[in-house]
This record gives sequence, C-alpha cells and structure tokens, in this order.
Amino acid sequence: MSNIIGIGKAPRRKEDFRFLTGRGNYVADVKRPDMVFGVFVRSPHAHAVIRGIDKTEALALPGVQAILTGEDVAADGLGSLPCGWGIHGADGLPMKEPPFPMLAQGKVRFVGDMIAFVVADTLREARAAAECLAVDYEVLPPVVGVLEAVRSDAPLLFDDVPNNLCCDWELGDKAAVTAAFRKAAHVARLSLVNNRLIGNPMEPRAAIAEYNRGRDHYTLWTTSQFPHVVRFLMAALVLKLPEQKVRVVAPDVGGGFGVKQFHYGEEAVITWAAKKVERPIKWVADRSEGFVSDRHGRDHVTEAELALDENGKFLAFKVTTLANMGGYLSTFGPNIPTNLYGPLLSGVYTTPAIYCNVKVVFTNTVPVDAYRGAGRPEATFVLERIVDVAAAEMKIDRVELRRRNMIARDAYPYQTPVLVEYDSGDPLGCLEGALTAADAAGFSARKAASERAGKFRGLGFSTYVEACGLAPSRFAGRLGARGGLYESATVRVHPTGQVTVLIGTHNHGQGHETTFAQIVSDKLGVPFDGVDIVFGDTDRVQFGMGTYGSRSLVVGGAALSKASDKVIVKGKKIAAHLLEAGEHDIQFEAGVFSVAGTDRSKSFAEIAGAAYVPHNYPLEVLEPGLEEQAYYDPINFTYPGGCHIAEIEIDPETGTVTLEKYTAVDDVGTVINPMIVAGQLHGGIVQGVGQALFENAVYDEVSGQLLSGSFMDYCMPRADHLPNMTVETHSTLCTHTPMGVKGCGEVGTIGSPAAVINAVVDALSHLGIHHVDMPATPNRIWRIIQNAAMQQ
Ligand code: MCN
Repeated sequence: MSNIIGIGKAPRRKEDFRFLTGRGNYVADVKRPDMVFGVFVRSPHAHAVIRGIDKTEALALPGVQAILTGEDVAADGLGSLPCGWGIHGADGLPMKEPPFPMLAQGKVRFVGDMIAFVVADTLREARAAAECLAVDYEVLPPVVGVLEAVRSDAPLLFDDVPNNLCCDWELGDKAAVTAAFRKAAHVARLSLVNNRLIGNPMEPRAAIAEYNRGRDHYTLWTTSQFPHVVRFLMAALVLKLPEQKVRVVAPDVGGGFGVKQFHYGEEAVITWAAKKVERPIKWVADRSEGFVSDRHGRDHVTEAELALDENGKFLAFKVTTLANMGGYLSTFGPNIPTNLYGPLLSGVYTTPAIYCNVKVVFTNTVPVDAYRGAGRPEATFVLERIVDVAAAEMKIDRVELRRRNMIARDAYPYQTPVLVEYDSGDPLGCLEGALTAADAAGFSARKAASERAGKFRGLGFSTYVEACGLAPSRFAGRLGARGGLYESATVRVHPTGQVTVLIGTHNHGQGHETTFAQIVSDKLGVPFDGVDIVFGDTDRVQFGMGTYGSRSLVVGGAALSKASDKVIVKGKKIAAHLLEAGEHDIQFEAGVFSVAGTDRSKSFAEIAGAAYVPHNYPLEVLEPGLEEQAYYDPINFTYPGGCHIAEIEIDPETGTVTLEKYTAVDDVGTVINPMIVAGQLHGGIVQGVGQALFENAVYDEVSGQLLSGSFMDYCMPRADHLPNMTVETHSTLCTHTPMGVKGCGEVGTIGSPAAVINAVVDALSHLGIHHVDMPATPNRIWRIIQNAAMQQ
C-alpha cells in the first residue's frame, strides 16, 4: 500500500503545517463566552509574614469580580499542592514535606509566591485591582544559597524544619568507598557549582477554567505536559472534587522542557475561582511572571572525590551535594537531586564503589524541580569533570583514562553499585566514533593556528549514560512514587481502515504526531497520512502519565505497539472467518491478511470494514468494532548514552568563548525518525551549551530578589552562538523495549555541559586552571585569565 512510512524513515513533521501557518491552538488562543480575566498578586519579598490583606479598595474598583487569598483557601478547607515522592533520609525518616498552599498562608517564602488572585471583567481592570491590593508585610531576612541555609544561624523558612533541611539522603556503600580511598594511589578532588537555570519555553504558562453549574462540571485548559496527572492531583488532593467532574485539556503547548510537568497552584486557584464567579476565567503569564514562578532547575553545590589506582583505574567515587529546593517542594522536586542523580554517578565506568550524600535544602527562592535532563546532567557534569581533573593530575591522556575505565560492550547487562542495571550500550564505540567525527586527530593543528592568532583553543570530552523512559512502576514505587508510571494507548481503527490513536503522552515539540503515526503505519501497514494522534485531553484519552523523562517513545510508544499488536490479533480472527481458514493459518504482513500458502487475502482496510459489519462473523465469538487499548509498564529504564566533544576558542582579550565545533555520537537504540532524533539532539545540546556558557539565575543574597529576572540579564543561547553540529547515532538495541528503542529527548542536555566546560578548562590549562564554574561568561573567563597572569 502506498504512503506507508514506517520506522527509520524521516517524513516531515505532520504537526508543523499548523504551527508554521499560524493554525496552532494554544491555551491563550482559547476563547470562551463571557470570559473574565485573572491576575495573580505575587510577593515582592523573599521572606515575610503576611500581617493582613485589605481587599476593600481593590474590590471597589470597576469590573472586579472576586479577590481570593490564602484565607479563602483555608476557609474552603482545600488541600496543599502535593509532592509526589516520599523520599527517605539516611536516618530512615521521611523527608520533611511542609504544606505548599496554593495561595500563601501567613508567610511568603520567595519573590513570586502567590498572595492573591484577582478576577475582573477585563485584564486591565484585573491588573488595576491587583496593584491596589493592600498587603501588610513584616519583612524577614531571607536565605538564598544552600551553604548559608544549612548554617545554624540561618533564617528558618518553616519552624518545624531545622536547618532548612528537607532531607539528608544517601546512596551507595559508604564503608566500601572509605576502604577503597584508603588504598588509592591518587585521589582527585573537585568542588563545583551547578548553576540555577530557568526553563523559558517559548509559550509562557497559561490557564483557562470554566465551571458548568448545570452539570456541576469543571474544564481547565492548561499549558501542561501531563493533563491526567494535573486532573488527579488537583481534583483528588487539592480541590477535593470528584475526578470525573473535572476535564483537563492541554492543547498545543509551546515547549515545556520540564517546566510544565508540575501541578502548579495557578491551575488549582483558577479552577476553584471559576466556580465562585461562575464565568470562565483566563490567566496568561507574562515573561517576567514566568521568571519568578516557573519552577527553576539544577542549583547544586558539590564536593566530589575520585580514588584511582596507580594505573588510573577508578576505585571509588564519593559525592556530597547540597541541592536547592527553593521555598517549597514542587511536584517532583526532591526526587530530582536524589533518585535521578545518585544512580547516574556511575556513568559509563566500572567504578566498583560509589557513595553519594545529598542534602535537600529549602531556601527563599523559586521552587526548583525538573528541567530537561533533571538530575542526570548534574551527575554527568560532576563525573566527567572529575575524570578530567584526575587525568590532568595523573598526567594520563583524558581519552585514554576514559577508555581504561569504560564498561565493555560485552559486559552488558551491567549492574552498577548504585541501583541501576544497564541493559545495553557501547560507550567505547560511541567514544571512538566521536573522535573520528570530531577529527580529534587534527585538533593540535587547529590549536596551533588559534595560538598564532593569539587565541586559546580547547577540546572537551564527555561520555555519559542516561536512565530514561520514566519509569518502571515497581522501581518508582520503591522510591516512594505515589502512582505507577506506565502509559496507555488506544488504537481505534475506523471502518475505512484509517486510524485514530489516543495516547497518554503529550506532544509539545517532540514530534509525536509524526513518529507515533510512523509506528502505526509500520505495524498495521496503513498509510502514514491515515493515522491521527490524539493527546492532551482527559475526556478523550483514557489515561496517561504525560511526557517527561524521555518516556514518550519508550513507554507510550511501547503501549502503542502493544495495542497495535492486539488489533492484528483481532484482525486475524476476522480474516480467518472471512477467508474460511483457521485463525492460525492467517498471516499478517505489510497491511495484508492472507491464508498461508494460498493467494487468498484481505487488505487491512477490508478487515476494518468487515469488523463493523456484525453479520460477517458470529457475534458470540467476536464483538464488532476494531479498537484496542494497551497499558505498558517497562521492566527497566532505558539507558541511552554517548560521547560528546566540544571544541572552543577563547579570545583572551575579552574572555569570550566561541563554540567552534560540536560533535555528538549517541546511542538511542532503534531510531524511529532520524530527522526528529537529530532535532531533539540539537535542541538538547543547545540547552546544555546555554547552561555552560550563558544562563544563570542569580539571587541577591541580602534581599532575595532575582537579579536575572528578564532576558536583559538572563542570557539564552542564540543561533549565532552555535556552529553546525555533527550529530550521529551509534545504536545498541534496548533489550526490553518492544522496538529496541531508547529515549533521546534529554541526551543532548546531559552530554553537553561537561563537554563544553572540559573544553574551556583545556584551553586554559596552560595557565594552571583545573576548573571553571558555569556559566563560562566572558566576564568570568577574563577574570580567570587576569588572575592567572598576575600570579605568573
Ligand atoms: N524518537 C525516535 N527514536 C528514538 C527516540 C526517540 O524517533 N530512538 C522520537 C520520539 O518518537 C519522539 C522524540 O524522538 O518523537 C522524543 O522522544 P523521547 O525521547 O521519547 O522523549 P519525549 O517525547 O518523552 O520528550 C520528552 C523530552 C524531555 S524530558 C524534554 S524536557 C524535552 C524534550 O523531550 N522537552 C522538549 N524535547 C523537547 N523538544 C521540544 N521541541 N520542546 C520541549 O519542551
């Protein structure tokens, strides 16, 4: 059949027509009759007691429909925003989980904390009333850095959380690590900061809520990566509503990068308020609001030590990290620097003993949660940086040191000392491939040319592994998740043979409408154009855990593959009846059901049509229709990996770092669509380069104000910062996912920060530099060069 576009092909993305022609349907595009507008009043203080809120003047302004505060939330007996992970500390006690009210109650804990929600007929009126709201604050001293927050004299965010410590978590065998350090020939040490990031998806967050009194029913349109989870958390735990009375729609979403995978207070407040005013309410964040209310990412302070024998074999790795949680625990918050960080510290190496201690700390800053890569870029950064430090100190070539310690391809499955078992991989193959693709052999000539021009040139390597495809439910359950992390898909075959897929993942830039259609086209032999993918609506899609942790293909795509297999099974039964053959004699290939060894056959479309004509087969044997649903729960994570090589040049006069070349060779298992995988890699790499060279969320230590609260101060990477990248795949097949696939959505972000910083340090190594913290801005690099010059 024509137009079958299956696995491994690179058709253009189906969804791009509507995006490129302005036909996307984002939350802000939704218009409801009689709609009013909402504005959140946010705390201008990082830490303060709310002595009182006087609504009188604001309520008297024209158009104002309602002003709701934390007192109203308490009066209605509503719940706190939940954090879905019951992390336990080294002492066995559960983490401290103080309440996170949807509107602040009694105290504010970061600049941007929500105080009130103002609803008015027009946006202008809502803004005017918000400005008039009189809030009486007693300002308290804030604490914004993790090192300061755990001091005994630090201001406390919560009276019952001593030292602002949410949890003191550990992983690994401390005694084995201590013993290994004792016999080490060399110990490399490194202190580093993993800088705080702000996601900045192109579309700011937005929500519209509507209450239908006749049906006692709520609809929430929201910029979410997981509408079913928002519905569950909001209905069951926060607003305490019957779940079936709530519909959550996440239509087109303009990028998420993790920032939209949490249940935000704004979603609950607007839904609750919609009933109070009985009119649909719209809220759209502006960019400044996003800076102080979208969850931030990273923000670690780390001490690492690597023990090696005299030949450079890694004996043990020890990491102590303080991770900033901000003012409250967000949906996944404490899970990121613990469960998604510690197990990845083994990287692609055979290090026999690892111990990791993470102190999860509250500060007066925006809550921190998952941001693309989530814990895994941080782990890779620590490990790949200290490997370079060790190589320099032991005078072993950096590539050679990596080679000596890598897990060999035939050593898989490989059980690490920190929980996870890698099923497949070939780190050495990726490394060798990347060395060739990057023309590493020609680097010294390029370096010499740079030197002649008065520039410093550096080459940086980063080899990594990622655990993605979140997540095997049994693993997640062991770690304290309050729900399974499986995925669901329904394949609905229409009488014409065309297909609608209803899937629980959410497409907000990853190209699912294309790659999932390829899977169905491949499996069922139906035209690629005859497959539509539906997602993002709790009333249309049965159930779903959404999109994050590079899970959509590995978990959602597997559910889709499974549901397609069920369709084939039923199709064979129908074909057997129509072709008067035994069911076991029916074969299915490339969209045709045939009787083995004969020329009798029926096309997929003919079988689909027949499925809807009940007299074609005995009703007591087979129900009419051709629709199958499947849930897929992976048995393990998938472990993509790879090697990234960055080549940079530094202008010593200005400190400017220019990324000259970037090469990535990644193992993402079976590739469904090479163009989309390349696009995902490019995007991910750019985000990692952004962290390494440009982006930094900076707080003023005295006032707790976000100093980098706009694009004037928070520098995002731009096209002219980047070279053409070489992106290749070197795949080993995942042994437990149906199509051998591994995730690819985050790998670029995981491999790149260490590659870039390792290149920067390499370029500065002749000045005696061993480490440079991110971001390597011109200012920072210029100072490093000046200081080094003064010491010489
Ligand atoms: N794919 C493939 N072959 C593979 C692996 C993946 O063809 N071996 C395809 C998939 O079918 C899918 C895409 O690549 O179309 C990404 O797949 P996957 O790795 O499953 O990742 P998810 O779809 O679950 O996306 C999540 C991931 C994360 S966690 C973040 S953060 C992120 C990202 O993807 N945010 C993004 N990529 C993004 N891309 C855009 N444009 N916008 C975001 O917000």
